[in-house]
Amino acid sequence: MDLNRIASNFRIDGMIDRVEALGEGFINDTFIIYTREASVSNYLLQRKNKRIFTNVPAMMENIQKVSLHIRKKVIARNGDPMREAMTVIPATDGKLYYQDEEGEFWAVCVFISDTVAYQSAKTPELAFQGGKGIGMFQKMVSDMNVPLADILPGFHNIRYRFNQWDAVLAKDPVGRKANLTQEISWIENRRAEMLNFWMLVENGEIPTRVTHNDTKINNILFDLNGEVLCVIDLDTVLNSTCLNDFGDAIRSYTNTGEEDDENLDAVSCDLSIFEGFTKGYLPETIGFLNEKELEYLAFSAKYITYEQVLRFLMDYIDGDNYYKIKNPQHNYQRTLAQYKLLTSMEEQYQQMCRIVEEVASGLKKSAAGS
Ligand code: GN1
Ligand code: MG
Repeated sequence: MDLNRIASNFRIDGMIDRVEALGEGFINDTFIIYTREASVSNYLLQRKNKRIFTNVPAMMENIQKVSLHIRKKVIARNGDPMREAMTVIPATDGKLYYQDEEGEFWAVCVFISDTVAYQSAKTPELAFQGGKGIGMFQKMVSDMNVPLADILPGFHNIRYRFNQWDAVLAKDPVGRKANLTQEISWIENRRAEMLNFWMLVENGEIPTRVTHNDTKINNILFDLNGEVLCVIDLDTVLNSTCLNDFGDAIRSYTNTGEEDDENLDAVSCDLSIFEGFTKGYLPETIGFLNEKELEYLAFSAKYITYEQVLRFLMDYIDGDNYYKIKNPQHNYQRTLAQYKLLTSMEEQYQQMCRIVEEVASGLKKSAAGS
């Protein structure tokens, strides 16, 4: 695969010096295009996973709509649109992607330099910044009234996930089900609780809005002073509930261990991080969230963590077709670690609700007093 040649199919400024692999995403393959000129930015090149993103052109349209909307907002607040928004670079033919001879889809955006991405939130201050970043993102796109293409139907819809789950279990393609009675009961015991929540989305009590849908901590960039800069990885921007963004961020920020930690004792939900994130998030969003959304904010952390347990376990039972794995037990390990996190959230759920209530009522009081 000639990465330089692929990169040369995009409208990038400057001369390409080299293209190097970056990170180890679960879904796409990511590279940096280094340009020779110091005055020209570098670029991020991605091969999009076409098995998961079955309509890359529609996905890129979604990303472009959201990026341009955010760009306008950043300019309006006198920010720097090249650093505080994503900039999609079209291919030489003007399309937002390039399809190579093998049918693979590639896309490029500006690489924002002098930034930090974290794998975990060690302090409430960092969590506060992350919450502020996700809140600002949701606020900026809250007035986007163009619907986005539904490129991942049912992505955070637990009814849809149960349909997938039931089908995979019925098939049991690699014969793993028999040894997973206990793990399967973790899912089944909570099925009704999770569906009851999702019914509020289905009946409109919890509205759908433009949301990010993959708000784990490494999908947000911080500047070198620790201030939040920009939300990245817009592949999953969709119309869904804001609660999913809050919940997914809490799943990632508050975890005292790794997402796939082998040491389950290391995994738990840190309430001080939960509080920091909530204190950053709610000032940005309380102006448009309704009472039901506020009521279920803490629940959304359990919901998304549960969904993640289901998705990892389902992929394991399915024979590891979705997530990239490092070893044959990787999805199982991820399941155990995320389940540990879920039970830690369940144990602390009352406190989580109380934190949300306190932060929200403090903000409402100060708004009423001002
Ligand atoms: C995937 O692409 P990445 O690594 O940011 C996944 C998320 C999961 C996450 C688990 C499109 O996110 O939904 O929560 O892994 N993205 C997709 O870490 O499935
Ligand atoms: Mg990512």
